[in-house]
Amino acid sequence: MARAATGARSLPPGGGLTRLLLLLVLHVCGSQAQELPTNGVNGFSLHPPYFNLAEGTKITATATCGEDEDGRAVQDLYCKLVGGPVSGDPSQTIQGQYCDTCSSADTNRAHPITNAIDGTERWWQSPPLSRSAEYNQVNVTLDLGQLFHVAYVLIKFANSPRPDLWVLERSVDFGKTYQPWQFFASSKRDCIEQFGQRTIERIYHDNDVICTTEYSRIVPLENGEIVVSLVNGRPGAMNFSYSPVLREFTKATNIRLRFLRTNTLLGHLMGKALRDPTVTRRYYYSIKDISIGGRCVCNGHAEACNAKDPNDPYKLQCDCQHNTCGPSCDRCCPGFNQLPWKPATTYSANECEPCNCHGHAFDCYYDPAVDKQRASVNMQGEYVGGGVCMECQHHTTGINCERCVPGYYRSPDHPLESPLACSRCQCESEFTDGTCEDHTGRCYCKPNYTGERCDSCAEGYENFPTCYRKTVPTFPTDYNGEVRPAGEIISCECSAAGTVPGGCDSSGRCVCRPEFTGPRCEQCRSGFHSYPNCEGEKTP
Ligand SMILES: [Ca+2]
Repeated sequence: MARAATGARSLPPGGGLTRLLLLLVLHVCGSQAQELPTNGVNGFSLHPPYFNLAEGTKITATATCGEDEDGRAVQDLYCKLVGGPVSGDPSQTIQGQYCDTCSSADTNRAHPITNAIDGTERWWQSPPLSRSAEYNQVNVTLDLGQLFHVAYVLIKFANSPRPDLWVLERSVDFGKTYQPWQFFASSKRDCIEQFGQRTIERIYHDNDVICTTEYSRIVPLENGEIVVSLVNGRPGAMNFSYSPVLREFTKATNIRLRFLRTNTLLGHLMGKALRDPTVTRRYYYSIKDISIGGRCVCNGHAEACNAKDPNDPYKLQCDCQHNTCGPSCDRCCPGFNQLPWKPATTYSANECEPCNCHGHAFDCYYDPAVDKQRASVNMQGEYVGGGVCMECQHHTTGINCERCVPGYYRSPDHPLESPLACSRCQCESEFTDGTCEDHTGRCYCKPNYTGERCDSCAEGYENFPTCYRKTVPTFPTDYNGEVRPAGEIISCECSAAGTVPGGCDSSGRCVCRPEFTGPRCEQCRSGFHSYPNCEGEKTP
């Protein structure tokens, strides 16, 4: 319903109303220089502008003058609590008091709660206690629709004094639970009795909930105001963006005014008076306007907040910077997880850093274990951060997509960043294992083959192309007839010149080249001469 007023949310930063409110808050809340409320940049921390969150919000009241419990129109006679003699229309004067009726059926006498955020002089009014004493307790709730930081709440009352006793409450779970934000009572004694000793003590912590007495005075009898600043006067106010506790303390999705007792011009001291309708018809609450100074929760990563979701034009989303994403800039954007996400502070933007995937992946995740092992390289080529690339493309793999998958090798012709960085191994032979060497593409042989093209048997294998493992005799003997343990390597005493590579066979016999002979291949064979060259006979 009142959501139609949301257009005001698109006001430029520091729009007239907002600026007026800010000035007012600063004026009311003391003259010390304090950070809030400020818009825009604060050190490295960015903030969207403040605006009036109450405009365009959903507001409800548990009871309204001129309506019964089921929302049907009733006539409620009420009178104004006035100090001096009454002037005006004598027909509306009862025993010297100005009186009138509420009725939701009569536009001029209706006082619905939407009047509290309509920007006009019309007001909301609760049923007078003459209808029932239970109307001392009335709740007014604003549903902000999403999480905001609230800096202040400004309430303008109408034709009744400000409440005597009440609690400003907030919810961060969309109205499931509420917690007190500030207490209001007319005396310190009331604060202690109603809300506890601690509520009147000095503010030590950013989230201390205090009880205020200055706003429960009975004067003015009409058009009083209450300004609640949730930031000023707190230790973290000087540096809002650096106090996580204060940032949490100012968050709200819903705001509730829980009124507990009307102001009665000492009428409550007269026991009988509370049952006297001519007195109690003067006791009720009335609100002309509620303004809530707040801004989007953007974690210091946005200077603006706008409606972006076409399905929900009332939902505001931060225009995130610093490589952050999400409606509240509450995570790093895809591909920017080299460092863990953090809110910005005055001293550091805490920007999300891109992962170095060498152009082969769009996304990555932060892994603290990888960070600890210093196993991830950042864009500067330093081992800082824990980004792990996801779904490396172009046949790459590894934390930084810096290697080729098995069956591919680093091409010497393309840089690592090229989609052609990895070329397919040309290793289809039955003697290769399918992988190949980076930069050269030379195939790696299966264990029992060797050579440039894997076309010979590896050490310890024989009989290419089968290349089965050489058999070792079970009980080989040496010259002294001693039994050798199986597998012991036999030292060959063979001529290096006359023996084939590898020397002797498994039983220790020297295997001679064709031109040589002898037990150690130390002679030229018949038809060859000049050991150790053993040249063939030449017919002169
Ligand atoms: Ca109004």
